[in-house]
Amino acid sequence: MIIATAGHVDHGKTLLVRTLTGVDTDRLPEEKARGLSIELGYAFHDLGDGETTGFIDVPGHERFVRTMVAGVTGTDLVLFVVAADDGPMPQTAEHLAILDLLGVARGIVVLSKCDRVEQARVDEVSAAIRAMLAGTTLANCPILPVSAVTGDGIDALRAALLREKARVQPRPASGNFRLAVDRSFVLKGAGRVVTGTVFSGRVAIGDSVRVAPTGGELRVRGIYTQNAAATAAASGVRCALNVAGEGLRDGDIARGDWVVGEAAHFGSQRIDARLRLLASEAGPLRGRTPVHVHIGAAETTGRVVPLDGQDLAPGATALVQLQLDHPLHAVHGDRVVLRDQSARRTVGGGIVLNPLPEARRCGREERLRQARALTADDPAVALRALLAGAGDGVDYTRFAAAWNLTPAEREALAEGVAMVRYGPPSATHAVDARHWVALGDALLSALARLHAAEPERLGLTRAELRAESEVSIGLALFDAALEDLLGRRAIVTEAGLYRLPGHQPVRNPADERMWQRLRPLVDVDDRRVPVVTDLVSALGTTPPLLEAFLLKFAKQGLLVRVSPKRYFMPAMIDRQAALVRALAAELPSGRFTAADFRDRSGLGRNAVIEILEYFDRVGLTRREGDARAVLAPKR
Ligand SMILES: Nc1nc2c(ncn2[C@@H]2O[C@H](COP(=O)(O)OP(=O)(O)OP(=O)(O)O)[C@@H](O)[C@H]2O)c(=O)[nH]1
Ligand SMILES: [Mg+2]
Repeated sequence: MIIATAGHVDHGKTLLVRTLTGVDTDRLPEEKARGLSIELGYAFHDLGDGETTGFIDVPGHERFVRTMVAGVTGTDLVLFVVAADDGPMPQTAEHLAILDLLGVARGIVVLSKCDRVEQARVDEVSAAIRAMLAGTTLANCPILPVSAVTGDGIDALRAALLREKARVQPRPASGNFRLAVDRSFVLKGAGRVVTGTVFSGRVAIGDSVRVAPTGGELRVRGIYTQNAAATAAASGVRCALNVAGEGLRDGDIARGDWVVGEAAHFGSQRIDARLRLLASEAGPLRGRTPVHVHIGAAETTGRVVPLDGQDLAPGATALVQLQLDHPLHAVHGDRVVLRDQSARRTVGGGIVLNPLPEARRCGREERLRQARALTADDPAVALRALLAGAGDGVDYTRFAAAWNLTPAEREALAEGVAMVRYGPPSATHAVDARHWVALGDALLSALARLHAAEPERLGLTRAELRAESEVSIGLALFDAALEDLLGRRAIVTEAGLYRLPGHQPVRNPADERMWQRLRPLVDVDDRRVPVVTDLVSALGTTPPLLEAFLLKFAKQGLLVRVSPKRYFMPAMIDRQAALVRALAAELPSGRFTAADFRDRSGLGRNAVIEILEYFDRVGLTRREGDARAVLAPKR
């Protein structure tokens, strides 16, 4: 459990922590000299419940709000300090806004320095603060008067802290390990140590982890949690990791970096977010306004681009894209705080919806729809909403990364959502199960329509089927749907044509007679198929007449036109294609020559050349100098 302080400069945060824990967190000489906190201070103490509680003391000066944000992010409980003599001051309001934007839901308002004022003043300041808290995440938190000098109210504060602490929702241990680094230093004898708050997941000694967003690899050599040596650490604690490895060579790890599990080390320069502009802002936030963006302990500059193109009014909430000048690591649900361009005031903030929005350009409506779907807290709800409107489905690998799902969580989620996964290399995409069924139906009815309209035609090529089925989907999804139907033999294929299994082409009597005469001549041993001129004499017909029939039969799928001179049965083409694939697979280079193919097939030289050129044309092979490679996977 971590408790952070917050509140205006000089209101008594550091002395309060010292009174509660005995630790003076102002350690820097400059802090001592100026009586002012500059850096984050850390103290660990047992408040009386037998557990070590971690305290993070933040600076209150307006110049150090950036440090304050890094300190309070990821905290469970806040000690919000307001001096009874001063009453609410500018950073009282700003820190409260930040706590609210960060979603810090538990806290105690400590009215400090009560030894300096009369009871009437305590009541007056209490009322003013109660009014400020209204409508924030801290609306119902207790307000306690104390004096760190006389000790009045400190016991009551300690008791209240223990009560609030017991009410804090324990964080789920789910997700990949993520630690927001707020300090990084070298310890003599131990090496590099990074400290921070564990946002999610778990880490153990010996684990491989990574620096995010750079991706450098690290090994965990030692772990301290809440100031004590440990073998593992899980979300919700202060943690120091002694790390070694490649990741240290990419540059020093510093505040703002993350140490994360193997699966979670991506960085983002475009982040879709839900953003609220503070009601206290004087005017609207216009599109592309430059801002400072704080996520976790990190901070960078960037611009706010509203997804609906509208300016954002004070107090209003909108879906936006943060376009950052430098990549940051973030996942769905991380909190964002925005400060103005000169980093003088907090202007708003909100929640990360998608750190991995697809680069593919799509319309405003579609981007809004996707962002809206991601406003859900439950990944299953978000995924269903995304799938419901996504023609081509969802990149599920990306989705799982954006939601910081471990591989096991990713698979469990997939089980619980009615979707079908597809696409190389490992079913990375997913479509709504109903959409998948409708897609299969669309392909089947396209073929049924064709068979009814053109009963003499054997079937459609892949491209024709895609066009005829009028499904506006990407090739990968189309291929996956077709493969599925082929696998179930709901559609069959022959020489590159697709048809329903029950379909038999019907021919007019003249065609049928010619086919009955022709077929015995061409449906022979592959090495003995005659060329067209031989067929003309065998059938006693004229070249133009025979050619008309051959072209018609080719269109119907009965024959394959390999060249003007050669027509083959589809089954023969299938056999030769299989031979070519086998050849390419056997040869170490994956490439074969015309001579290889001739030796294997036993076909004549001219037939070999013409068949290979036909295979080049239909995209089975690609010629590379004297050799050929096979392009299409086996269907
Ligand atoms: N009389 C009185 N003085 C107090 C009390 N609490 C703090 N002070 C004094 O107020 C001054 C500021 O206290 P700090 O604890 O350093 O204030 P802070 O909020 O940590 O200040 P920053 O970290 O700079 O924002 C010090 O001189 C304290 O001794 C209190 O309860 N009563
Ligand atoms: Mg201080």
